[in-house]
Amino acid sequence: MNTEVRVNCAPIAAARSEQDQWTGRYVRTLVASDWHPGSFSSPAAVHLAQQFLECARASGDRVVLNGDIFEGLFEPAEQAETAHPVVRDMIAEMTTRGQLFRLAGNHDPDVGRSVFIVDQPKFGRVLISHGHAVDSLHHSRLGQLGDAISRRMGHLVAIRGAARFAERAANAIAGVAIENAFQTRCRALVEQSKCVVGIFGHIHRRYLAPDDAYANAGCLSRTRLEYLILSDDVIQLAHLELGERRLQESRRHACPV
Ligand SMILES: [Mn+2]
Repeated sequence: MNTEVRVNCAPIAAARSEQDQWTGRYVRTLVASDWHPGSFSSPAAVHLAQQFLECARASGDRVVLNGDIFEGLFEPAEQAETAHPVVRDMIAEMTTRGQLFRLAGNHDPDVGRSVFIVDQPKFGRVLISHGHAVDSLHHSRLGQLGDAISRRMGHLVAIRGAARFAERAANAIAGVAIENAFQTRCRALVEQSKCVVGIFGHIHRRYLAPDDAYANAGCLSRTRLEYLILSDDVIQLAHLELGERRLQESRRHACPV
């Protein structure tokens, strides 16, 4: 059953500037984040990323890659991108054609801006941001120390393993409390930006709920690529799984305006 629900829309303010908007002929925008492929990644997961881009290119949807697309924290970003030339080149080609926009995450901070606003004609202003800027753990001394160690020594396999373990452990210990704090700060950012809803990444947990200004597109695992579809009047969670040849739209959690 299609349990479509309504988003409680905040008033839509006029856009602040042309620069942070992206309008155009595209009907749908696909938002994906947290792919994290490095030279050590599962080929199957990287193949899913390639398949996702191929589907988007064929369907003519525009794509926002919302941070942590290549692993630039546990190894040099260039090394991660060089390990996956097909995905790297597709991103470059779609960017050049104006079909794809890539935002920075905490694992790939040098790729560009960190906040983007899409103006959907019937839906209103939608904020897209990886969200690490509002993550209290990311800004904590522990988080910054971890990032610094990873950046300096993440290319060493032993350090990389330890750093990844530490990141997972910190998230697991912080758990629900951190996630709730993250969501609350994200909602505040959406309100400040005078947007209807915000699509975030970073915590690797997809989320879309009625009457909630916070949404999360999810992440890429070994068997599944999660993303979010923003169309003229609806937001939907969606995913692509290994073995599937087409992008699958989830039937739940759609939020028409
Ligand atoms: Mn992140």
